[in-house]
Amino acid sequence: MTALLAPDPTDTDRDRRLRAAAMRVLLANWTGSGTVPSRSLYPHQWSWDSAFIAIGLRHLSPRRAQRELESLLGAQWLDGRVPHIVFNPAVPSHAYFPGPGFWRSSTAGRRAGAPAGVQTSGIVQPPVHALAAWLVHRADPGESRRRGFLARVLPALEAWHRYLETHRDLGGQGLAAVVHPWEPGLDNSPCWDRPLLRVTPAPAGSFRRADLVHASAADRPTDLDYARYVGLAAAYRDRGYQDHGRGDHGHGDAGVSGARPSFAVEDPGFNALLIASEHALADIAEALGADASAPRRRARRLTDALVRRLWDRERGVFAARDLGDGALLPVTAVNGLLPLIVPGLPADVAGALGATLAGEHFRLGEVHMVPSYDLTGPQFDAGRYWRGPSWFNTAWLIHRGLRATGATEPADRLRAGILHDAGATGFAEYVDPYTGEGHGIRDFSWTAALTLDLLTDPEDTR
Ligand code: 2M8
Repeated sequence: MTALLAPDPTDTDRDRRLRAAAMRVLLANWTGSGTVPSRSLYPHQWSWDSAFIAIGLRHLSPRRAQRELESLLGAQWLDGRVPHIVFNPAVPSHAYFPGPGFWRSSTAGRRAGAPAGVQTSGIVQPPVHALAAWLVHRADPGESRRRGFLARVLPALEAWHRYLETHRDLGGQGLAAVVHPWEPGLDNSPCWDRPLLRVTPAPAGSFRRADLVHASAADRPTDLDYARYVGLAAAYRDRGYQDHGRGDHGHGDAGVSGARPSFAVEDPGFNALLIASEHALADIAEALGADASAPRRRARRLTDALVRRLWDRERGVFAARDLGDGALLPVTAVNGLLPLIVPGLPADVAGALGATLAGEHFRLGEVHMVPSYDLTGPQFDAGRYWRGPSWFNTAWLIHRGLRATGATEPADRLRAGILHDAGATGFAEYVDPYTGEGHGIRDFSWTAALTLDLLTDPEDTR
């Protein structure tokens, strides 16, 4: 491990304590090649968690941050997908459900190119990785060049984006679709309630939840939602994790009967992160002296498709599109604000998003961070998992978007709120937007990592 970076001399005492505490969490959750989101509730390596963790870890040890991303990418499938969980064989099988025995990646995923030597899940999470790789490189470009970090991760990141832009273009309209509510990362969001109605739940008693051993049932998804998650994942597994987008045998819109999964959604948050990561790939290519025109072109095409397909001008927010019936979902949630991080978003769209953020649905500056779901919505629940509480990763992304679009004052206020909530809750997984009370587990890795990032690099959005 490289030496700890010197503390910033402008730190206040509170910031110094917070920085030290955040580092302690990251050190405690490090397993030797990656970081678990939580020792108790999430004892394996998660995909988008690792990207956020690397963004913080780069301030503690750029070398470790590189390893974090490289160990995740080491479990990439031959079709390009980066699995949402990489299982640690040393962790007992009852510690997390659904575990390796459920996903059976090396056998059920063989046709899709799952690796033989490591067990993973078969679904994906938002592609924040190229952005993370670029930020990790920038923390110590000399060390990155010495280890050939960018040159090593670039082919894997390109294959990952290619998988999403071809196999997962299930609507045939140039956006990546998600096939499970766990894929956009906002697992239990009311956004998925309607498309989930088409999913047959796994029979009661056919599986045993592990999450309720570590977290309160009132904070977690209901049993019925869980049964649907399990049924959907089992159906994907039993299809050999095959997709039917461009690049597969059956094209999503070509009327291949039964080809489209029962849950298929174009999510604005997922696609916004893909676009930000395409821009990062272009930056990476430039840093390597290579041609960056292809990723920039892909980013522009994706941005056009994002605005054309998912912008709801009337409501001033992006919305997910349900490919089951082709309709935009009439749900206002934090994923609809994440396109704020897309470089080059039309100015009127970015302006409208800023207004929505400040309005009655999210009340930026009046509540804690940014609620995961519409404060005025019928399903709002201040404590339950992605159905209202504020999360640190989405707040960090929105902070970055605000700062990049020159909205300095709201960005500063959001940053102060994130740091306050992280310290006051002991790095909780999420918080009640009204009271700031922590929910889920504590010592949560991305909360600590993004706190560290905001303490170190608040102004830097390149
Ligand atoms: C949550 O999701 C997992 C399933 O992937 C779970 O509930 O067991 C989500 O908050 C997700 O976004 C996050 O990546 C994961 C680990 O922190 O936990």
